[in-house]
Amino acid sequence: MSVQVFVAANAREGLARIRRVLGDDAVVLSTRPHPQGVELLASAYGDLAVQAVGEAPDAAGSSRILAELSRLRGMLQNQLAGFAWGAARRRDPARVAVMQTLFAAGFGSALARTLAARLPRGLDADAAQRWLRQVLIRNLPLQPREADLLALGGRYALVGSTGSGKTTALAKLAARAVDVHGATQVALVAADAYRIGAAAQLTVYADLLGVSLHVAENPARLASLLPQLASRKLVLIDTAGFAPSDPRTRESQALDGLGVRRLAVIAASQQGAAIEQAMTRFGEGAAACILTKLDEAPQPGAALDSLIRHRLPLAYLSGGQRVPEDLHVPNAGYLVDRALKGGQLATPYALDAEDWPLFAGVEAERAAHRNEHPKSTLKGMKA
Ligand SMILES: Nc1nc2c(ncn2[C@@H]2O[C@H](COP(=O)(O)OP(=O)(O)OP(=O)(O)O)[C@@H](O)[C@H]2O)c(=O)[nH]1
Ligand SMILES: [Mg+2]
Repeated sequence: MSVQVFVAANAREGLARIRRVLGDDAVVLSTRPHPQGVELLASAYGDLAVQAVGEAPDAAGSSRILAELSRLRGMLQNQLAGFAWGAARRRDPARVAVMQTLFAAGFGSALARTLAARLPRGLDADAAQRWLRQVLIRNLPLQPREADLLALGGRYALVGSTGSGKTTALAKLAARAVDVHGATQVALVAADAYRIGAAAQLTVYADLLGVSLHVAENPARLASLLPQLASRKLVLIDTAGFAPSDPRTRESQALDGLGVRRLAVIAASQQGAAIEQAMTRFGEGAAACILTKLDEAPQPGAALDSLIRHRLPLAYLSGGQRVPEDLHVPNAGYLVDRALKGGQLATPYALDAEDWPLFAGVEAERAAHRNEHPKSTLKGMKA
């Protein structure tokens, strides 16, 4: 039997590739999580048939038989999941449609399964979709307007991955703050000691806005600078961007000890796994999130999924490069509609009707793995 290994960022991409390489009737033999997403073993259907009538296991060893058994187990599991998918669709079409809507829009399976399980019984398809929209809106954590960060003032550091839009968002926030408090009440701090030109980029904005700019090339300098800025209503600190896996990201936690609150700046235009990594690394312990590059995110579902699961309040949205125009206070209804509409886009990554049983098999395998290694909980979801 010729078995091929496919590694993809997610099950959807993997399945699309398998169909391209092995044909529409390819059989997924097994799946398992992989550092780059998911690993799928698949075979062309014809190859499986040859094996069934062909050679018997040789004496070369029990390990080969075990490997074969494990493949058969995967195959059976996927077939059963396929049947279960068909049965579920007949029995509870609204629930299945809710999951399809969420998957198509880029939401992940943990959230999709949790929500589908809470769908009230007896709703028709339209009512189920309305319920889904409302439940997403209710669960999207937004920074309360009465706790508006700019109005309250304080010391905030913008942290996030390289190029996520920290400096641009900081300039937009500073411009708003100048309108609210006046230029003398706002100070900017350039604490990005890694990127050449980082302070110069901020100087341009500081000059345009008429606010003071200070440079703190290390935490010790920042610690001695902050008391000098104690009278300012708002201090915005620009930090260096790092990949979430970079150990230097821990440096930003030193900010907490200085009484600085962190704002996680996360680009909605990244793939789901990158958003999740950024949310985990920069969002933990942060005061709020600023979601950027919404204009470059055709399917922002993954970003909303991550916000909902991490319960990180969304304070601002950035939908473009213009300073200060492209900064907005988030509206849950708009964001959810935008995400659900993204699921209707015709892209090469969208699943066809005949892909769903295969997809269900992959998801069933992942769910089994999650049950063996539980890590994310969705306690406290509002249904
Ligand atoms: N389309 C779009 N571009 C954006 C947005 N926000 C920032 N950018 C652009 O993204 C690029 C990087 O923005 P920066 O603000 O320099 O990002 P950064 O996080 O400070 O980058 P580093 O300091 O290098 O980590 C610039 O070209 C910005 O104009 C946005 O919401 N939409
Ligand atoms: Mg920057």
